[in-house]
This record gives sequence, C-alpha cells and structure tokens, in this order.
Amino acid sequence: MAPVVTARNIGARLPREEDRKLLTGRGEYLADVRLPGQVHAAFVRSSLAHARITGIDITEATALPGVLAVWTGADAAAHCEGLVGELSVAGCVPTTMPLLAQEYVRFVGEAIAVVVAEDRYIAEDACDLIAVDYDELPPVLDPRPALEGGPVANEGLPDNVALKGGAVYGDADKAFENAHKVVSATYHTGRLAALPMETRGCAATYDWTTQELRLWTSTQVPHYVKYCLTAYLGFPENHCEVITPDTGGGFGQKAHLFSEEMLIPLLAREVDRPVVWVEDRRENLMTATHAHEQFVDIAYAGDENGRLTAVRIRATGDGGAYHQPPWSMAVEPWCTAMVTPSGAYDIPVADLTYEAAATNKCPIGAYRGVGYMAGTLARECLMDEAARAYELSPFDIRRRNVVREFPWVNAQGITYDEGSWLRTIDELERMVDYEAFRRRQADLREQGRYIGLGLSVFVESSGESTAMSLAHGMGDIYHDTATVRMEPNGTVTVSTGLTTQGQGHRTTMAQVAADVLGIPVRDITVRSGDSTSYAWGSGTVGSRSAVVAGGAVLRAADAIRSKLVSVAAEMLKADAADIELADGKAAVKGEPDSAVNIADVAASIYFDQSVWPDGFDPTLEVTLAYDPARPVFSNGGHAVIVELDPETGFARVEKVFSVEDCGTMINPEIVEGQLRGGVVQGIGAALLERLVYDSAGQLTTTTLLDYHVPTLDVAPPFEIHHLETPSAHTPAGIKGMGESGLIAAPAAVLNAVNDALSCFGTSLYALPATPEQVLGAMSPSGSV
Ligand code: MCN
Ligand code: SMO
Repeated sequence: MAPVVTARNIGARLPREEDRKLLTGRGEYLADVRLPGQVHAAFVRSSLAHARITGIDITEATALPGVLAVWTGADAAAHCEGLVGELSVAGCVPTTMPLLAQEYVRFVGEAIAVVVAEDRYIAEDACDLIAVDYDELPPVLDPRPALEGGPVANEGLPDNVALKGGAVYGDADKAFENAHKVVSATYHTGRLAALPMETRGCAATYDWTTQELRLWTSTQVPHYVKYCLTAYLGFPENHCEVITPDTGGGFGQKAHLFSEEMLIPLLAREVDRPVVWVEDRRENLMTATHAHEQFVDIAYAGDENGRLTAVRIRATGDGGAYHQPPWSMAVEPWCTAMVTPSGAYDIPVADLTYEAAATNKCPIGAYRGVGYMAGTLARECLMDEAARAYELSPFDIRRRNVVREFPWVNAQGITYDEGSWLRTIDELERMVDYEAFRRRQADLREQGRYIGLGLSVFVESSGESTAMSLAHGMGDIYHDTATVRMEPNGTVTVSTGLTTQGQGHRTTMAQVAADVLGIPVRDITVRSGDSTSYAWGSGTVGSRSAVVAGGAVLRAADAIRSKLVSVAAEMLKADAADIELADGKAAVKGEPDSAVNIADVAASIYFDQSVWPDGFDPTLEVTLAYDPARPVFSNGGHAVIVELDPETGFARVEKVFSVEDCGTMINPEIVEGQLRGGVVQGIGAALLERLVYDSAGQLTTTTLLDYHVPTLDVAPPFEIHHLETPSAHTPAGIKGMGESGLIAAPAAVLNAVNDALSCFGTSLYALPATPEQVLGAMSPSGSV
C-alpha cells in the first residue's frame, strides 16, 4: 500500500535546517578532523604524461627526521594490485589502476610514492627528496587518431580502445537516404573539472587490538568505499566504519573510489598512527578526475515538414589513462549515445555509437549531468541548426517533433510514463515573449549590439534505480534503506544512507517524514554520513536522493505511522481506519476534540501495555528499503539570452528562463537553488571553463587563475516556472532534479551565442565559447 502523505510540509519553502551550521562556519569538514597522534601523508606525483619508471630513490626521504614511512608502487602492490575500473555495459574493456604507479606513469599527476610524516611540511619536504628516473614515452593526447592505432596510452589497452559499442534501432541508412534534409555537426565539450570547493581528503585509524578500521572520507559513496576496503584490501566489513563529515561539494567527482582512500588505511595500519591526507587544489585539478570531454558527431534526417525521421550519433570520449571506478571513462560517451539522443522528441529511428579512447590525461569521471550534458548539447544545438535549415522558429521545430502522448516508448524501447514536454516548450516561449525578443534583437543590431536567444529542453533520467539501470542496458543494482525511530517523547530520528554535499537533505528528508507521521518538522532530526550507525545507501548520485532515499524514508515512516495509528485507535476507542495524524495529534476523523498527542501515543507504546492491541510489537524503529519499480524521468528546459561584446568577444548572459518539472516538489526553494547552481555551472562549461593540456601532455591549468570558474559576476537573473507532473510510480509522485541545470544550460548558452552570431553567418561548435572564439566568429574573414 502506498504510504499516507498529508502534504503539509511537502511543497513548503522551508529554510534549510543545515544552513544554521554551515553558513555560520560551524561545518566540520574532512580537514577539521583531529585524531589524537595524527600524522600526515603527501604524494609524489608524475611530472610526465607517459614514461617508464627506471628508478626511484627514496633513501634521503626515508632518512629525513620525522618521516615514518615511504611507499612506492611495489609496497602498495603487496596489498592490492590496483583498482579495477569497468562499466557494466557492452564493449567496455576494464583497466587496472595501480594504487601507486609501478612500471609506468600514464598521466601528469599520477601518484608514484607516498610519504607519511609527523607533519605535512616534513611530508612535503620528503617528497621533494625522492628522485624518480624516467624513460619518456610518446604521450597520446587526441582520442580520435588514438582509436585508429598508433602509440599506446596505457600498455594494458594495446589498441587504446577502452569502450566501443552501439546499436541501431530501425533502418537508419534508409531514413537518411530518403531524407528531405539532413543536418549534421560535430560538437566538442571542453575538458572540465567538477571542482568541489572542498578538495578530496581522507583520514584513517586502525586499532590492531580490535582490528577496527575507521576511515573518514569526503565521499558521495561511503558504502561503496566500505565495500572496497574489504574487496581490495581484505579489512573485514564488519570491522570497518566509513564516516563522511560535512562535505563541501562533490558534483560527481566524489562518487568515485580513489587510490588515496585505499592507501591511507593501509598506512594507518603500517605506522600504527592515525594518518590524514588533505588534497591541495593543484592535485585536485590534476588528478581528482576530469569530466565531460567528448566529440559528438550527430546528424538528423528530416522530412519536408521538419519532422525528424532519424538520428545518428557517435560519441567519442577522451578518457584519460584509466577507468576510475565505478563510473569510469565509459559512462560519459555511453550515456551520451545510449540515453540522450531522443530527448523529448519522437524520432523513430536511431543509430547510436559510443567509444572511448585511453589517453595520457587524468582519468575521466562523473560530473553533474554525466553524458547528458554533451548529449543535450549535441541534440539541442543541432535542433537549432535544423530550425535555421527549415526556417522555423526554435520553438516551432521542437513543437513539431515533441512527444505529445504518454506512455511513450522511444526507438530503443524505453518507456516514459509521463511528462510535460510540450508544455515546457510553450511556457518557455511565453516567458521569453519570442516575437518581442526578435524585435528587440533587430533593433539592437542596428545599434551594433548583438543579442541572441538559445533554447534547450531536456528529459532527465532521475532517481537512479535498478529499474533505470536495466532499462538502459546496464546491470547495476541501486537501492537505499532508511531507519525511522520515534522516541518516547514523540521526537524522531531519520537515518539515511545518503551523504550530503550541499543538497539540503536534512531539510527535505525531514519534510517527507513529517507529513507521514503528522508531526512538525522541528521534531525530526535527520542523520547520515556514518556507514555503520546509519542506514545503507547506493550513494548520492544520479539525482536519486529525493526519489530513492525519500521513498525509503516514506516507507519506514509509514510503518511507524501504522503503529501509532493502531495504539491511538485503542486509546480513542475508535477504528484504526478512522484515525488521522496531523499537527502532532492523533484524532478520529471529523472529531478534532478527540485528539491525543502523538507524543503520548509514543510514550504509551514504550511504557503502557494497557493500550496495546493484541500481539502488539512495541518497536518504534523501522528500517526499510526502496528502489522504484520503474524508471523515473523528469523534464524541463531553459531559454537563455546572451549579448556578445563586439570589442572583447565576451558573451554575457543577460537572463535565464527555466522550466523545471520534477513531479511533486518537496521543497521548491531547494529545487530552485539546485537549478540556479547547475545553470551557473553550465554557464561556466559553455563560456569559461577548460582544462588544457599542452602538446607534451602537461596540464597548464593547475590553479584557479588559469581555470575560470563562474562566480557571482556571471550569474544571471533567473525566471523560474515550475510544472508538477507527479510520477505515478514513486511515493508522493517525487522525481529527481539535482543535475538538470548543468544538463541543459550549456546547450542553451551555445544556442544563444550562435543565434547572436547568425547575422555573421557563423556558428560555434566547441565549448567553451571563449571571447577569442566569439571574436573570430564575429569577423568570419579572420581579421581578428
Ligand atoms: N528535491 C525536492 N523535490 C524534488 C526533487 C528534489 O525538493 N522533486 C530536493 C531533494 O530533496 C534534494 C535536492 O532537491 O534536497 C536534490 O535532489 P535530487 O534530485 O534527488 O538529487 P540528489 O539529492 O541525489 O543529489 C545529487 C545531485 C547530483 S547527482 C550532483 S552531481 C550534484 C547535485 O545533486 N552535486 C551537488 N547537486 C549538488 N548540490 C550541491 N550543493 N553540491 C553538490 O555536490
Ligand atoms: S554526477 Mo552526480 O554525482 O550523478
């Protein structure tokens, strides 16, 4: 039976409970962890992109006073061969990444040695004393020629192919042959850093008397890390505790398993002292995974009316040197090719190819909107090209192709149960006042000012679940548990397996539980972040918390609710079916005077057997799991207005119009915060951010002076419109949305830039659209 939800708190714009702590500087992050007797680790990292290590001399480092241990590849390999990375999709070739480089180094920043010392200064000084001799090898830096053969980036992948696969649905060749028009383009997304404000880090203690291991780590996936402590290192899981302190952003980067997280526990055992490692920004930019870089070739076949009859896509990932588990370099191009091509459109035929090359760069990992950002960029930007080819407005071409009836089954056989896909387009057109915009654009052009409008609509597979994974041809299992405990005074502790990087779960999970239990939000505390004390979770990834962890909280709270109702019925001498819980009271329906306090009902469950129904079990603590039975898709879109400065080439985002439909909203304030943050990251991806390797494979963007993060000065005004199409398949109709801003904003921004450039007859296809590129496109003769 579906949980009973009264919707008093769900939907309310409650302020974030966590902000009192976080905004007053009282957060406790990994670097704040203080363990008695703690010592510090620092890493020696490769200065070359690709080389054979011919010698490492650690003599001087080991002799430095205060140094407790120096490990190189062989020391680490004695405990663990390396981390095996592979995505569970067809055509993925696994790699093994040593904890510390053994024979080869394969990207600048790869860890070669680790030093543990009394303090960080000594550890860093000792690192400087370690001499590494190399035989340089040619670096592989361009994925497309790499897939054709030539020098090898990773000796474990002799043809550089880390992923290759695809599928054709329908007769694509025929559709393209018979097309009235074919439009095609190649889009390139920049190489991005997820760039959490807090870098990675971990700390470990090992007690040899009890064999208890405790690992503090700034992660989105503590249960997975804990599992890996056993799988890779043999620490028994019931002796391991993984603790996630407050986390200053993850954005997908911290959804991986890292060598450092395996080495620090081993070293804590080795030196018999707590060991702490806090990553610095340079390490974070060089080694903590990069993201999103792909070449996407895309083509549409269309009939005479602008109806698309087929899509063909080839997504090629520039994967870096290894698969970083669990997401790997495969997730990005695989998702672009296999999940995003149809979007909100009814395109009956699809020809999908994905591939990833190993290159001598930092491994590619997940970053908000994995695969979706590049896929949406290609699909939506080519849609605007198609609009120009058909001389239709960007709204009209989308309306001509948008799915109008649900359930809808796409070319691949994936069912979408519901959505406001057409309404999103209509609302965006209304919000921007399209005709008025075109008039303003024409007027400004006469004054030498160049504004453009870009549109991007998306469908987001949210609430990552087993059903979602299977629907897309993966074989992963995802579920979460939640524990709800009511104390004798009626207050409640909700524990979830989530970790929180800034999403506001302490507030939203309490809102969910409050409505089921009929008690005020202030009486609920949400706890998470300790893998042993609290519930189990598959990780805060794939915009899944609201749906999956929220679903588990709903179920567990509902089980507590049933107990409260049955005892309240005894106390009120009424039928359980007639009892309602609300505002902290249990009452007989229609008889408000009959009310008893829920706190009194809870106290009676603990202390007064006289009001228990026959055979009553007084446990007021329930743990239940949830995993949606069907994939849950949210949707939305953005329209963006930019102005190009003809002097500097800088594209300024004037305004963003967003439509978001994540079903029932738990907290619209939080949803809007997520949306704004994601869109601003999208503006960064579209206009500013790029990790750059030079021709020797040296990363040249290793500080935030070189890597341009969007800050408040580029954050535009927003107009946000919510649609709420509840899911029929999740408790309370909730769908996820945590990635939507970044999924779709870059496409809207590039479309806006290209719309502004249309009077010059040029378009840009690569991100970021830097001032240099924009200026070049504004003087097509190349006079810049
Ligand atoms: N929410 C809601 N109503 C809905 C859907 C969501 O009120 N119908 C709320 C949720 O309760 C939650 C937030 O919005 O508080 C985001 O929910 P959800 O879409 O379930 O996403 P997750 O909580 O699972 O967060 C993960 C998602 C991902 S995958 C990345 S990447 C990302 C993101 O969240 N990383 C973030 N947002 C981030 N925000 C911050 N501040 N920091 C990160 O690292
Ligand atoms: S990239 Mo988000 O952690 O799924």
